[in-house]
Amino acid sequence: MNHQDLPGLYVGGRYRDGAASERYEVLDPATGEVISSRTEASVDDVDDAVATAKAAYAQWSTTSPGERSTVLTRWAAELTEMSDDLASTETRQTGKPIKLSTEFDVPGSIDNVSFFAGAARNLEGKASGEYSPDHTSSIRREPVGVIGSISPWNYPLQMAAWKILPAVAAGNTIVLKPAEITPLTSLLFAEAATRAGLPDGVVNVITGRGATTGASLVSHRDVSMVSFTGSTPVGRQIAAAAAGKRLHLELGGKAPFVVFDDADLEAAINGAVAGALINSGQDCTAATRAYVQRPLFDDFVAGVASLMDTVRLGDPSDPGTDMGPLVSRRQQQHVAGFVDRARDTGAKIVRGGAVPGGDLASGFYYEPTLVVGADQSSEIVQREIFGPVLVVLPFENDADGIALANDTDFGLAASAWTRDLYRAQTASRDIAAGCVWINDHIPIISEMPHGGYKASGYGKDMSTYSLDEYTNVKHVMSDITGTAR
Ligand code: TXE
Repeated sequence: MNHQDLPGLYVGGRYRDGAASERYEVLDPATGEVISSRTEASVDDVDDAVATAKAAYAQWSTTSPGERSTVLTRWAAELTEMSDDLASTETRQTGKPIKLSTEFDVPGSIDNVSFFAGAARNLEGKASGEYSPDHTSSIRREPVGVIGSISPWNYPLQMAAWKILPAVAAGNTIVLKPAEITPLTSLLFAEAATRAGLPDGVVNVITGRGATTGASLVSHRDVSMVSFTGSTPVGRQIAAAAAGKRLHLELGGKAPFVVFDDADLEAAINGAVAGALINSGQDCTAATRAYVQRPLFDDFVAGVASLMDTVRLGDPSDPGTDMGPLVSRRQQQHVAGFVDRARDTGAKIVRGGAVPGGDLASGFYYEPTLVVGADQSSEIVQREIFGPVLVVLPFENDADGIALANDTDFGLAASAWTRDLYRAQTASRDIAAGCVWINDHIPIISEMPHGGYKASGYGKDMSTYSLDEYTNVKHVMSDITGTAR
């Protein structure tokens, strides 16, 4: 099957069309051309998908961890077989460089499946024992039920893995709604699970817009838990619509990149450019605000500017491309708006700051952009841009650097660059974020948690911590005297 023609929904182990007549289009961000026209899941389709997941839950929730592990291991093998196809489809729908899809998105997703194949067997209770005379206590870890999950467009395949795997490893079933502009690889991901022997209905993917399909899913009475990655305003709406359900929210970030005056300058410059431009900056942990201690400031800015000049912006299907377009015209305009307003209010645009013309004009491209001279309180420093824009600001002493890093509503990720152990330890303790990198920025691993502080949300993706999100903890207390009271 041509993947662009995949029917809208994958429910109960097979593809089917949505019932609604309403259609929406998926575009190739590199050209603006329509690559798929799709029907949207209606309220009835959502009902049907949730009912299918609920029926499958009765059986899947009673499988042993070992049985679940076996299927997940086969699922990873199926995905490995289709790696090239997954990478090219991911690049086509998101515009990300094929190098990134091939080296990061696809292997990262498969590694997540493999990790949870192992973690499924590790659902231990924390404590059991005799805390009360004549009684023994134990902890049961039980699945929550049907999970309704909403995922974003920046890493569609990895987000599908992050949401689906801990849920099903712990014995839940799931209905996932990927972002409407990038639905294709989530469908392929679910299809591979069926081929691996995952029972029908354990993983279901419905496609459609957020305000319609997404809103019906998160408020559905038979959905026991909602797991969401996306913007803070939509996260707040979802939290209200899903009131009373268990919630896991990952709501973006505004990662600081703090360079102390003893840092390896070259490493910091490389890290800043890579960390700011990964996935065209559409990464919730992207380096967005570099705070550089005064003695290094000018050299850092000059180094970042000349490294940005070497970035190859262009056709994402070309293996030599470093940076592709943004995901949509809307995102391109959103990013351009931030930079234009910063320029208008006195910031200096050292590099980039424009939509490229020529061959790239029909796609949703934006140049790698370096900004200095912005105010700490300005929107370009405070709000999530989600584009290839790095703002650099100076700081004087260590305490100022940390205070500036913390001066934002977000708290997802941060990095500190120093050769001094004391500074590294202090920064990792004092920066309020779910992840602090030392002398690096961006890497993630399946074994370690990802999730935010403050307005970046709560709950963890990946790692065994995410199994806590998708399980209920039950205390079972037994009278061991054998006599009725
Ligand atoms: O996200 P939305 P958008 C941030 C980033 C970006 C901004 C806007 O700053 O510029 O969000 O992106 C679904 N009920 N992030 O508008 O709308 C929607 O269909 C249920 C950060 O595209 O939050 C999609 O599947 N679902 C982020 C998902 O929510 C709803 C990644 C995300 O879309 C809904 C993406 C509703 N009422 C954007 N409304 C990150 N944390 O990494 C929308 N959706």
